[in-house]
Amino acid sequence: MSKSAIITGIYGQDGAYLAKLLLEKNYKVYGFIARRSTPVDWRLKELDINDKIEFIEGDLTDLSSLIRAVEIAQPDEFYNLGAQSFVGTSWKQPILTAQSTGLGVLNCLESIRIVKPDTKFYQASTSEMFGLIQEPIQSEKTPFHPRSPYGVSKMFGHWMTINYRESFDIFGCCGILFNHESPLRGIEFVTRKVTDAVARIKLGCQNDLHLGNIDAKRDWGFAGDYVEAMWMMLQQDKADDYVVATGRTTTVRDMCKIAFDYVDLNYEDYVVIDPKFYRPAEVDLLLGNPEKAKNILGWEAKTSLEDLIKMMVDADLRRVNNELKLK
Ligand code: GDR
Repeated sequence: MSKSAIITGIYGQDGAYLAKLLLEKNYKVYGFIARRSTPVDWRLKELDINDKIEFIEGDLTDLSSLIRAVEIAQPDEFYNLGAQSFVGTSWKQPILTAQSTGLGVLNCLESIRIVKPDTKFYQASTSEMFGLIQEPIQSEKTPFHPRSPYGVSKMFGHWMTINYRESFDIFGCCGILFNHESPLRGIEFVTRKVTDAVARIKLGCQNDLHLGNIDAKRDWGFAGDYVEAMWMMLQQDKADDYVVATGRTTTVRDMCKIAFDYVDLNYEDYVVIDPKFYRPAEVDLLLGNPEKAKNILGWEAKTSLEDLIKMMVDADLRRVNNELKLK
């Protein structure tokens, strides 16, 4: 019999790639979705999987809707990828962020504990929990010091997952994922903001690119590689937490250089520093140590930052070209 899985946040970048992966593995995939007035299913359509998913309406802040979802899907695996996931917004909507990104995790865990406690649970933890860096390379043992309402909320979900593992023997795993990007990344995140701008500037429909702190360093990988690690965690005999990263860090500035160089432009001619995009508190350096994921899961990042940025610029060139043709 094929396995069944619930994915929250299925309309997001990771949700779409994970759904594709699970469908390829013959899972029955249930997407837990909040009702919205405008459809946000473009990623599932781009991967051509929209009609292969069964959708269940609900919200992470509504425990009863999660209980209903677990009753319907009877999942073997439950992937909680839903959240208010943009760090910048979390200062503007801290309570909403705490409710969905933090308390939402507890609602997922409760729905599993109440309805089907043998469900394996994946929690999308994040390198943002490291925040104010305590160690130059971060592993599962590095102390946390989150720097945003988003990071604080994610820490709550992280420790709740560990607590339910220790208290109720729930098979809960936290993937501490470092930044992961793709052509399906939302435009508000810096890599996609850059690749979209590069495409528009190259095709003559944008003049410059306004950015905030370009000295911040991130460990960027390809989301398509990272969803494999999520699945691998739930296939182990023992539930545990893993850092998922490439082990290489790059400044936003150098990432821009890679993107502009690819289309033979000089980033210095176009990037404008705009304090509007500074954050009240910044995470200066993220660099993950993926040794544990490599040793135990056999997982490794396969895509270099250069190849990732090329993939994103190419996709944005195609999109902007199509937009221009329609006009
Ligand atoms: P991040 O991703 O906050 O690391 O969280 P983001 O791409 O938003 O920022 C990365 C770094 O770039 C700097 N930056 C800018 N960022 C944005 N968005 N826009 C700008 O104009 C800009 N200029 C400079 C930021 O200050 C920051 O230092 C992402 C999210 O996906 C989280 O949900 C996830 O948990 C972590 O990655 C891992």
